[in-house]
Amino acid sequence: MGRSGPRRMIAIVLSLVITAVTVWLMYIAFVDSADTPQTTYQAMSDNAQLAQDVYTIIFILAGAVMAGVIALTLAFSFIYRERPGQQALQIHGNSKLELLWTLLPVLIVAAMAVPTFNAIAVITGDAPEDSLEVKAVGYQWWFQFQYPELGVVTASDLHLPVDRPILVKLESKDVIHSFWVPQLSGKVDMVPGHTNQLWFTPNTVGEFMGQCAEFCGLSHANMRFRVFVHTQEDFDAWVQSQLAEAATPEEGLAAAGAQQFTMSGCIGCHTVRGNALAMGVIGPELTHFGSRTRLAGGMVENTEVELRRWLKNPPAMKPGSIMPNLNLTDEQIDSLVAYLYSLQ
Ligand code: HEC
Ligand SMILES: [Cu+2]
Repeated sequence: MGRSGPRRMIAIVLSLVITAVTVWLMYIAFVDSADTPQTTYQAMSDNAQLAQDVYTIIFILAGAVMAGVIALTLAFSFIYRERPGQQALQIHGNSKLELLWTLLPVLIVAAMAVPTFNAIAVITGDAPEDSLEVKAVGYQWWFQFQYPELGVVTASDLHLPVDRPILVKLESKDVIHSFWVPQLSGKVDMVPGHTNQLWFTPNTVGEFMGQCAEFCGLSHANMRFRVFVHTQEDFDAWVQSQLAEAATPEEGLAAAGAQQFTMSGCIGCHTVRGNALAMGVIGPELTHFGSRTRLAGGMVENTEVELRRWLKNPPAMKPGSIMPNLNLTDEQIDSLVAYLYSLQ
């Protein structure tokens, strides 16, 4: 059997030190990743915090199991290893021990399941009465956001008031997508022909990153969105600006662009409220395109340079883009850019 005295003490201390260093390294990784924009560690809503609390419980339980396994494995292999005059210790067919290390993990996993299922039930369950409803619709490869009570439709930028529960109804127009804002919400699938939902109450004004979290085709990685959480005042002002019909430029380059918008067939895929011809529903609504911060499913900043690049050849910028290359000339693009940015 094993050594006794100081050598056994050294083995135990060494095992504990190695275990402590491993756990410490994991903790450092944990803390470091808390500082990234898609972190879940800094929850900015009630239900994101609920999910984070479940994660913390699991992290601590799993950490304790890991530390125990490492420490025991090290200590046993130091103390009971084979050396001259001593056989390595091996245990076969001990039913009590085997029962113990089968039941223990089952119990631990069962204990983790309780807060997990509870959090899922809360997050995807009934939202508070005074919630603001937003319908998020997944398209290959962008998110549409509708506010049924307010009559507003937008894409890629989701604007919300702070401290009010938000009920997000999740739908899809084509394949399965998934709605995920790490700092605000859980991750719930958007399934064609079936409405899912989740709710959360943002508690901090700011800008948060969201993305599709279910592989949905070629440009899945380019299917992103931003959430802007505003004070109630700022949110109301934003709603007012979105309710207005689109500008209709009378003269100049923008007016030429409005004509081009019809001639190039853009109207078949895009809606511009106030332009009676533009009623397409294949691409994002463009009524207030100029007020959006990003374009092409949140892929790039909404700047003139990127918009030109987009209009020149959408699939070259975004692989698989449903908007085709329309072979526009530079003059046509000039006028379209002027028109699109008149749509504030
Ligand atoms: C066959 C349908 C179709 C036609 C025709 C079409 N588009 Fe699009 N458009 C789309 C789709 C789909 C998207 C979204 C692509 C994505 O992000 O993956 C899009 C995106 C855009 C965007 C970015 C909007 C945003 O919020 O990200 C602009 C701007 C745009 N189109 C302008 C035009 C203009 C101008 C024309 C005419 C020259 C045009 N489109 C013709 C389908 C079309
Ligand atoms: Cu997707």
